[in-house]
Amino acid sequence: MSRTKVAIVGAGPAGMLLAHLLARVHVDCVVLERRDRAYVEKRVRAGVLEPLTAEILGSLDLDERLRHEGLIHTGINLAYDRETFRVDLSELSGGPGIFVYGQQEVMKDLFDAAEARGLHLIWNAEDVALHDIASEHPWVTWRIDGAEQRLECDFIAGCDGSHGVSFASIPAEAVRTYERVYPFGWLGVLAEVPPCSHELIYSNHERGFALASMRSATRSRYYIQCPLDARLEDWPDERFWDEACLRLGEQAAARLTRGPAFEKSIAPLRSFVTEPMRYGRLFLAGDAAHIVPPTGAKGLNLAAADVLVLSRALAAFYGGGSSAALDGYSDRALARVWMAERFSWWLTGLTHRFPGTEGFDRKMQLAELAYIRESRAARTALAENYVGLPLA
Ligand code: RFL
Ligand code: PHB
Repeated sequence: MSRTKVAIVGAGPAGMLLAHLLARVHVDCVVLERRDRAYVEKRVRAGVLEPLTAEILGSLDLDERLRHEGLIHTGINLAYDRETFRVDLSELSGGPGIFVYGQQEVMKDLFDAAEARGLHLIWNAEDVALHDIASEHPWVTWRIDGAEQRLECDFIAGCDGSHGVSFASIPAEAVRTYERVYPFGWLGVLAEVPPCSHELIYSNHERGFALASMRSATRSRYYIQCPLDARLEDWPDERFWDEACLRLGEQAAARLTRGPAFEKSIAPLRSFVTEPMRYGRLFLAGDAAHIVPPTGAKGLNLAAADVLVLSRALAAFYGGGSSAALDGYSDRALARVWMAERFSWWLTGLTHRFPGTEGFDRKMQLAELAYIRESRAARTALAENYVGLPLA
């Protein structure tokens, strides 16, 4: 049997960032991950980092590749009804803009440095179970090759995503959850082709939403809105490119380079929040506590902000023995989470086609897009939220 201060469940962005943040302040922790490193690193997900996330990586000396290989975007484009206009994120928010740097790269940086810095990671931990989480002496068990392992700890950080064991270990009556399920998903493609635009394009088309994004000057990421029952086998590459070209508009289509998709996947869209993000000695962070639709590019960034707040609270506890910051963790994190939930929900509503609500609702979307195009105040509101609101 072994012992640590903080047992972290999940080695995604939330769990790995927390492990690095705690190591910085000499708080011992152990990270338990169900899969292996290659699996976690291969998952193609986020592409946009807020300045706060980049700052957190910088404070950990984990931003070397981000600074060299990441792209700084000072604006994004919105397209609708044959119009495309730019929102100058940098000028309107007074900051650098956003960083385009894939989640896979962030994970690689976090894992490489974890090895070099001697962080304690346990891969392939099967059947992780949390025990006595309402007491002052929680413990965690798991299995490796059939053999049960046990770890005693002071606290558990539930960083195991939306299908993890942490949220599921909380009695249903101890938390309240809020959810909105959207009647569509995103079909995403990654291809080794130059992007069609040097900045992202979010497009509201009558056939549905489309997004042109990228990972580098030679690698593009595209998404199109699809029905929930869409099947990958019905979307050969040519059909995907045809549809993306139609929805992104003539200018982008003329510049779009087609190529074989080396990753293609469908993700449903959901908004979800757990309140509070704590039960006893278990603290939830990242997707384990809340989900946003990817439209606002907020998921990974929220996970990073959560663990920044949590690491500071744990450092205060071990530094001076006060649990006040830990007691305030959930409220503090949730204040920002709800803002990002609102923005992601709003941008999803503004840019997607909702089945059965054509006609008046589409006219409302188009009027709002025209207003944003014309009004600096509206563009400022969008820019402030897109680059990320300050921590409360
Ligand atoms: P993760 O990344 O899901 O990591 C959880 C980890 O926990 C492990 N795990 C367990 N380990 C032990 N025992 C168990 N019982 C376990 N159950 C699970 C898992 O194997 C995994 O390694 O959650 P985390 O750390 O909270 O990070 C959240 C982000 O990954 C997520 O919010 C983003 O990817 C969301 N997202 C985006 N976020 C952004 O900030 N910007 C974007 O541009 C962006 N684009 C996206 C996205 C998510 C997408 N999909 C596929 C959902 C685009 C898409 C398409
Ligand atoms: C991505 O590049 O994967 C990406 C970019 C912006 C989003 C969502 C995903 O809003």
